[in-house]
Amino acid sequence: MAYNTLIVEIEDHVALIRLNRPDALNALNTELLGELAKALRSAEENEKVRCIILTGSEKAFAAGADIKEMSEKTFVEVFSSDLFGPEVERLLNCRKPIIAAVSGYALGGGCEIAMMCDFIIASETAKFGQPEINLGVVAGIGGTQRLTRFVGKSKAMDMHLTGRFMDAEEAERSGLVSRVVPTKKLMEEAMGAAQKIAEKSVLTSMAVKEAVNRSYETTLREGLLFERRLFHAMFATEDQTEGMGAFLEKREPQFRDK
Ligand code: CO8
Repeated sequence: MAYNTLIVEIEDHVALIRLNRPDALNALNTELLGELAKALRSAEENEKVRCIILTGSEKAFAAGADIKEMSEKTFVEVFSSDLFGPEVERLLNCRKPIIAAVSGYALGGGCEIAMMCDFIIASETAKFGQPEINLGVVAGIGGTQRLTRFVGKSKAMDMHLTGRFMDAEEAERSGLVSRVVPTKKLMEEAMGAAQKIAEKSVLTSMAVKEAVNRSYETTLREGLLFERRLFHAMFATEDQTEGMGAFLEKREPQFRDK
């Protein structure tokens, strides 16, 4: 499928989705978000794809929602169309693992989309921020909720109230990103992580996603029970027999997603 605002490649069971509006630092406009939703659906439906990488350019992952496009909108328009709601749901509902590979600016909606991915690998030049306050609005697709869970209240308040940017080193120290690598190595590192994931059973990856994400939505007791039941359920799969059998036979497992 051809896209105007994305470049999508599939290589070694990994779908690489690159945001591609270079003239606007990958600002998220309606067209890009619609195409992103389509690309995610298509990656999810493609049986060859076992992991997804979402990335931007070296200068910007995404500098936020497209301010030019948003500036003329009225309350009635954004409320009645549920602006950004359906596209965000598509990202959240994706059951295959998604890695955000972030270089340069990840601001506003860009930071929020990176946080919706399963984990973030950042280059040394990455800059995260929720500068919506400078535009007279607040974050709209999870920034106040997710950033607070990642980095705690004090830092989240600081970021949202002052609009300052957080560099990669601070982001790693604060738990926002899982790894920081030199800019030139970003895609190699993300691809390496994606290929590691692609070797596992897709069933197990999906179960891991559900269990970890559940920890944000429920009490500890309910989350632990959910995890235990999922653990039990995995014993109904051939991949559990294969994984444990391969360990005992001292060989690499061959998972078949069954
Ligand atoms: N929207 C539209 N255009 C943008 C955006 C944006 N968010 N960011 C940059 N651009 C454009 C600039 O207008 C400029 O275009 P042109 O050359 O035609 O004037 C081009 O990209 C390059 O930008 P700069 O010249 O400004 O580049 P600098 O290197 O000087 O500065 C910055 C880079 C610091 C990133 C600066 O561009 C900036 O501050 N951008 C805006 C950041 C921002 O405020 N983001 C938050 C937007 S609001 C938001 O995201 C709300 C989230 C709610 C839901 C989101 C759902 C998707």
